[in-house]
Amino acid sequence: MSVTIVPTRAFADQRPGTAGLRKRVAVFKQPFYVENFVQAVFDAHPDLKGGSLVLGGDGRYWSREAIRSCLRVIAANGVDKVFLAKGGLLTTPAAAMEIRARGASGGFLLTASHNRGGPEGDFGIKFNVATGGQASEQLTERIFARSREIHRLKLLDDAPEIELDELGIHACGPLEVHVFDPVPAYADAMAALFDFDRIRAAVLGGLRVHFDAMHAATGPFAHAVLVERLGLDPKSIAHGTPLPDFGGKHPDPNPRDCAQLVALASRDDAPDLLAASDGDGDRNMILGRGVMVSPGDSLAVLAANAHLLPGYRGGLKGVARSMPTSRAIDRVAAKLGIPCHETPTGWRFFCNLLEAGKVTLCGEESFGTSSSHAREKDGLWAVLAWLDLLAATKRSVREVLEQHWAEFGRDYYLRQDWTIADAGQAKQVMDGLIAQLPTLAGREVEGLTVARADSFAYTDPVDGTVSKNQGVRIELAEGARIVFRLSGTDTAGATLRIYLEKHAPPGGDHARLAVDVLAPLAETAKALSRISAITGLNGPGAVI
Ligand code: G16
Repeated sequence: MSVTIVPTRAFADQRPGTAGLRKRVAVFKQPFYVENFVQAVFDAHPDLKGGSLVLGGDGRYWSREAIRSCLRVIAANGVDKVFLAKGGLLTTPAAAMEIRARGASGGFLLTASHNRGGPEGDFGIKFNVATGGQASEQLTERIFARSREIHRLKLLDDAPEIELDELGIHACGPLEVHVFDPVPAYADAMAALFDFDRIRAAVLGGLRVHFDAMHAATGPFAHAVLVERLGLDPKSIAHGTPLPDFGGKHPDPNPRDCAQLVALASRDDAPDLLAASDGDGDRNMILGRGVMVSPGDSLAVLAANAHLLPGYRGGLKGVARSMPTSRAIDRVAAKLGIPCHETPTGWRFFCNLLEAGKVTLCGEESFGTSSSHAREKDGLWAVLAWLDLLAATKRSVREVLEQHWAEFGRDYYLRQDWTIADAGQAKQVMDGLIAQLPTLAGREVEGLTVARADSFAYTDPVDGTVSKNQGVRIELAEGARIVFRLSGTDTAGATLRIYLEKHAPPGGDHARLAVDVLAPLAETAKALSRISAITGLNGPGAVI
């Protein structure tokens, strides 16, 4: 084998965001852009030499080219084995589980998650560590620093064309590339967590499911689990074939991008459970006939009913939610007498808690839910948890929710996404809010009184790392809260997210529309932030 040391130029823009490096495809197509980032990972994390790595992703446009680029760098940097998912198709949760199960030193996940695909869309690379979880903030900073100063790359010369779809062991210079099928192991893992016999019986009894795989990576996994193991009709899976451009759609499971699913759920003859997952299979959206389950409610309901699910019968060690996520889970944790951790946005913050055995379930408002079975969020896992819950309780999704609200009250919740072309203006809005913080308590804004306000800072209870400026929290009277935060997954401009929530206690009115309940908070948020005056926008681009 010969390795060439190639002179390269550093790229200034390889700072990973909330979940890895994400840019337009055109940016990734620049010569040595992929190689530069992968080499920066090796330089920042020297322990990778000699071990094995997992490789795969959501199968989006440019994946196959990027896999080949990755393999050339990986082979030249002295890795022994790469476990490459067949066709490069590997959901993010399956990747996290494979890294851990195979004792790999880490893995490269080629995904831009829920971002659009295709030649005009986005591409991404994420490096996960040996636990299966996302790289820590410190490692991420080291990788970024290295990517800015790098001036040479190690590349394998004459790298052979690996047949990505052919199972078996292929040689790439001295590197063994094991092309494997990740689906059976994932299906087995799910069978160990949930009562598949009970679900099968419910399916035989007429339980109907509609799962939208959004032409993304989850399709083959969903087919194996839902159809082959649980006996659902193959027609229960829509858009099950992975496509490089996700069929031209935005692979993001939310009411805006899955409007068809919402419409189907509103029909009288709708299936019992409707769900979708995103590009890389880590997000999920859950609906029932005539009702959508908000991500915060989903987490709370699963925690409250975990004792019904075989994998969680032993009880929950604790739970965690990201700061902007609704506080429905806090009420369940209080009743169960277990800790509830509030972390900054980004799954990596949960990873430390999971690794230290402090939490069993965690979730985020951005349609992410998971448990200690993986160090990533897991869309299909959430669907199966709901399916098993319906089978165990013999209730509908609506009945499960209503029963939950009757016991804990309802946390009305909405997120506004303001798409701001000029990122400087978005920063101005946030800076303006932060400047007001010391004088906000006690102030009345548009009829609502501020009880407390701060800029969220988090001290990791495991390693003591402090993360500052993680969003602005405005606590209002009567269990209401507004949170402002800049998205970390944009690839152009900025998205300013405004999160609105209000608790209606048990015995209160739980049947109202969230948009009505939260309208006064939206006015207060607008007035406090001066967002329209600063950006010229009249309203958010989306309300989710
Ligand atoms: C990523 C992270 C999530 C996080 C989300 C937030 O999700 O993995 O932990 O909640 O970003 O996105 P934003 O910063 O835009 O609000 P994903 O599914 O894109 O990997």
